[in-house]
Amino acid sequence: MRKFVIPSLLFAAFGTVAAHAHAFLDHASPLVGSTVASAPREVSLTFTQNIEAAFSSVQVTDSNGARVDSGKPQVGGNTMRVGLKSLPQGTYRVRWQALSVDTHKTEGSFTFRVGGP
Ligand SMILES: [Cu+2]
Repeated sequence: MRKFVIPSLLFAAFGTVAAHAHAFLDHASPLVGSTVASAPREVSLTFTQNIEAAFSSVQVTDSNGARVDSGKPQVGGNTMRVGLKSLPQGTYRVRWQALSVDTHKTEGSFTFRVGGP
């Protein structure tokens, strides 16, 4: 029996590491902090882990704090997308909250800029 003890301890250690991987933002479109020449039609966020649609959200606001997203985001796997109203030039802030499948909550925000022609 003794030879089974070490493999099971190793498995337990790796299991603990995996459970601590939260859903962080892996990348976004428009890119975090970027300036885009023409107004994007949507914001797309890709996370490091699958997220729960019911407890994940995203809001996009203009420099006056007014919402410019179209409302309820679409969540599929590790991606969350939300449509945008037609955006004039300016700086926009994206705020997101995500509940990952391991039940940990994460949140963050970033800006992007719509530049002139
Ligand atoms: Cu986690």
